[in-house]
Amino acid sequence: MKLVFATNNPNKLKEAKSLLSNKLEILSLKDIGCEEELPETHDTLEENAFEKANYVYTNYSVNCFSEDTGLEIDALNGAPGVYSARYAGEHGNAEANMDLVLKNMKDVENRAARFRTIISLIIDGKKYQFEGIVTGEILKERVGADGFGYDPIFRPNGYETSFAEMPLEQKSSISHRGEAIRKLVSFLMSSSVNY
Ligand code: ITT
Repeated sequence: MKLVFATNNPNKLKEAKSLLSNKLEILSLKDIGCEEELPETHDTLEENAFEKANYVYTNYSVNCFSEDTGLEIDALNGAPGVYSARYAGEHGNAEANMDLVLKNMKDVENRAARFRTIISLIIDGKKYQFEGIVTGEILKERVGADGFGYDPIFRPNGYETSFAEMPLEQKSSISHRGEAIRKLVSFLMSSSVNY
């Protein structure tokens, strides 16, 4: 069983493959010859996730899923949220994005935050959606060297360590992406869709 994961982010691909490897074969955009950036023109995770999956389904005629993730910080009214990839301006500049979060959270007491992932799946033109959330807090400085994006400044509730201090398997067992992918898998395993 094969499914395309429509993402340009190699870290997302790595996390998804490690969770899905014994269940289905994940193809990357490279595997199907899609080299271009995917469009993300909306201001909700749900719309952007669907836009990315729909772009690949329409242009490459393959069943696929995509995901959009946001870091939502209470004290910043949900920012960076849907703009997480380009919070500081340049798309995907994790260091600049973390610097800006730390600056905006300086001296802020309420550090509650969550990661939210929306997966959009398209199979034979039919659209499905899955959500994953992990709650936690924004640290005062970077801790740890693993993971990607905002992982060094996010500590999930119930743990003493940041996401960037956790082995991939541990992060995935509690993360937003892990939860959304487990919902995707249980849908695929329990439904009669062919992919
Ligand atoms: P695609 O759209 O191609 O999938 P992207 O990197 O642009 O890749 P998003 O639009 O979903 O992905 O942006 C989300 C940003 O949030 C991303 O750039 C990361 O910096 C950050 N992010 C996403 N998942 C994360 C995680 O598990 N841990 C830490 N940061 C994460």
